[in-house]
Amino acid sequence: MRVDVVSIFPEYLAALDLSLVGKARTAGLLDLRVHDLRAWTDDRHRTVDDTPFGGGAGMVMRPDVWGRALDDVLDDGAHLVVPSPAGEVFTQRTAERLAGEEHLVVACGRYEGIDARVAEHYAGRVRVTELSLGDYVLNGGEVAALVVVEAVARLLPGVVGNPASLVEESHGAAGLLEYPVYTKPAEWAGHAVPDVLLSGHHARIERWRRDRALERTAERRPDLVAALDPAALDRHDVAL
Ligand code: 6GU
Repeated sequence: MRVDVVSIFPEYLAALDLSLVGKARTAGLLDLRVHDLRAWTDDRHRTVDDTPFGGGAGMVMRPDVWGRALDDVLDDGAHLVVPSPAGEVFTQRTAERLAGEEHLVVACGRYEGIDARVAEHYAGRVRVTELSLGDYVLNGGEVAALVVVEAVARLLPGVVGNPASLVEESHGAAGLLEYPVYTKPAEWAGHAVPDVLLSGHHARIERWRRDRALERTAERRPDLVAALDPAALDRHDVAL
């Protein structure tokens, strides 16, 4: 997969050299290119923003600068992702959908955002998705770009060493949070690992994990329980 990220803080994306995403790049599974938006400015001050029409606080990113950048970086098959607190909420389903794309371009806005004509203009040429991380305010799209690239890259074939680890995780197909996990030592600071996990009884362990996942999800994320497909519940599942 090819991913281009355009930002006025390209150094922000340096974290993508590390860990799993870094390995995916080295292995040639992810062709990630980070661009400085100011490369497409044409004045001495390398201006990317201006005051909002209609007044109000803050600055808005200029469409002409973004237009030159995106005309260079976007090709016809690309999918343009614009991080914005006004976007649709980014979920595991969004990550799965984006992981099927050949080419993503992430346009990171700052200040009060990018002139609205940019998303409108490119929607006539390519798919455009405005994405929000959640209901809180960040200073710009760079953190969202990190989140989107990491969530998408780990779904690409060959990136996660053991694909089985993608199956049971929180926000997976089951629609539940993941069950609690434990490792050695079996007793630590007066806390014991639940006996069933040491029993070697595979069916009981599976049942226990499912119960804990249901319990946790009901407690912490009643919205996820409400969205469960009743057909996905088994007859041993407790009433939630
Ligand atoms: Cl994607 N951008 C900004 N600036 N703030 C956010 C966000 C994105 N998602 C949540 N808050």
